[in-house]
Amino acid sequence: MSDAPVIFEELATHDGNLIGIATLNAPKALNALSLEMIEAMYPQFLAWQKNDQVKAVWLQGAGDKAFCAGGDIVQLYRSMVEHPGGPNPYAEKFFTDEYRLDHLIHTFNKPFILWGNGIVMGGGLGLMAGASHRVVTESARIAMPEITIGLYPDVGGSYFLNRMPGRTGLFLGLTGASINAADALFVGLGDRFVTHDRRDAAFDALKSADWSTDGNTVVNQVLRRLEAESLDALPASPVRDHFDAIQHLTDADDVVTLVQQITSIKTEDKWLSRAASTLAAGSPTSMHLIVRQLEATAQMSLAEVFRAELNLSVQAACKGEFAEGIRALLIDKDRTPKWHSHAVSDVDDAWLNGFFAPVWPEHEHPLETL
Ligand code: QUE
Repeated sequence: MSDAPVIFEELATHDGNLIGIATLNAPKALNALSLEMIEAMYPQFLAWQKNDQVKAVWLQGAGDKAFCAGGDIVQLYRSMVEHPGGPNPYAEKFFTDEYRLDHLIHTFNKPFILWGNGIVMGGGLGLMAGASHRVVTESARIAMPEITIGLYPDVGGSYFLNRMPGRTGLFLGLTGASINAADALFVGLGDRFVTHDRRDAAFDALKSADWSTDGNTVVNQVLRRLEAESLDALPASPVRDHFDAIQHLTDADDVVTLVQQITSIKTEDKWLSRAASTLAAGSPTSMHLIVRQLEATAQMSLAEVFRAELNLSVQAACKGEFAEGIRALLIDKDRTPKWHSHAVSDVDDAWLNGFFAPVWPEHEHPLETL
């Protein structure tokens, strides 16, 4: 196999058309999204978007463990150590190019199929969220776990978390809880459940399809049939089962009460108790950033959301909390981050306001023209 960061192939269909296939190719790193991958995909997706012979695009990860476990945050960590306090040109480039790619997938002009197998977290979910046909398999483990690293759910999280049923998006963003395929269908992050062993059957069906009609309908028909064959393997949905509890736990007027309610759950349920302990160990600054960012972006368009996220992520790359979170988890691996504030009630407004201060003058935002 090639050692390119992303492998691109064009699958010929029986009627003389093409399906573009992109495979994230860093299986040992669980296909964590690197700047090189982003730089490879963006121009290729634009070219496939323009090429009328290409009827659909398919994005997947190499190996069976993960579609994409997140961003290449070790590289981001190095840039933050090099530019303490900022400005950080690498972080600006990484997030700008990543969000531009995510936005392209959201607005793609033909069917975009995403094979959501195994781990789909952080930057991986950013690639998945905007795809027109999001397939989730029996091993899908989907999450926005940034609270653990002193960040907040970016890559469009401010958009898709705000569009989930009730306050499930707020709960998932705050607790970093993993959801499965059935949950993904429930919260609107997945469109079809298909078992991973049916991937080749999906390719075969797309190859032999009649692409002279509407492409979205063609893909829907293929995936609908494979989903029907797969349904016996669909797991239960913890998010659906705990929906009322989630609504109750997240019913609060301020961040301190909200975090207090979730972290003091008394339950035997493993999924809920794990969610509570991830939140309890997370960055108190992140707790505030998450609530404030979801509130600030609730009425924004998709493009406005990506611009707001870019501002917040670039600020976060200058302030130390994000670097400390990565250090504790992936660099020193002591899993004991020294957070800026000790508790959610200790986070002061001036510190938080700095994260939301504009990085660029009006009309000079790098995503101005999305
Ligand atoms: C929280 C996170 C991330 C994480 C773990 C968390 C994250 C991320 C990675 C990750 C995974 C695999 C890799 C890699 C990074 O882990 O955002 O380089 O190979 O990217 O608990 O937010």
